Amino acid sequence: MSQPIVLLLSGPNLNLLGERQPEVYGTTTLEDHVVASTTVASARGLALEHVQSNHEGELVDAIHAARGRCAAIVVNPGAFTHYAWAIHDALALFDGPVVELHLSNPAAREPWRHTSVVAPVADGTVAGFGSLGYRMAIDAVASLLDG
Ligand code: CA2
Repeated sequence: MSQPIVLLLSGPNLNLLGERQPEVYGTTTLEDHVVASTTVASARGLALEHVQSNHEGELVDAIHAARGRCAAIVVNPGAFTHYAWAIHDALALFDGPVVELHLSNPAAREPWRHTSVVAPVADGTVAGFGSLGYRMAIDAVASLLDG
C-alpha cells in the first residue's frame, strides 16, 4: 500500500538558503532541509513531496493539487506569511493537518513580521528552531495523522 504524502511547501527566496544571512537562517541549504524532512517522514511511514516557488499563484496551485491527494501540508510561506491571503484561502480549503514553519522566530523580529495570515488556518506553528524546525514540523504532522 502506498504511503500517505506530506507536502512540504517553501515560499519565496528560500531557494537561496545557505547563501546569505546565516546568522538569521543558518547555513543549511533548502535541499538539505528537504533531505532531513524526507528522512523523518520516512521513519514515520510517510512520503514527502517538496514544492518551492517564488510565485504566490504557484503555491496556491500546489495546495489545490494536494487536495484529496496529500495527507498533510508543512508550509514555510516565506514573506508571503505576512500578507498572502490567497495562500490563507487555499489552505483553508485543504482537508488535512497544516503546520506553519519558520526557521527564524518572526515574533521576535520586525513588527511587520508579527502578523501571520497563515496561522489562523494552521493547526500549529513551529518557529525559531532553525533546521531542527523541519524535523519538528514533520514529526508534528505525523503525530496529528496518527491521531
Ligand atoms: O524564518 C522564516 O523561515 C521566514 O519564513 C523566512 C522569510 C521571512 O520573510 C519570514 O518573515 C520568516 C524570508 C526568507 C528569506 O530567505 C533567504 C534566503 C537566503 C538568504 C537570506 C534569506
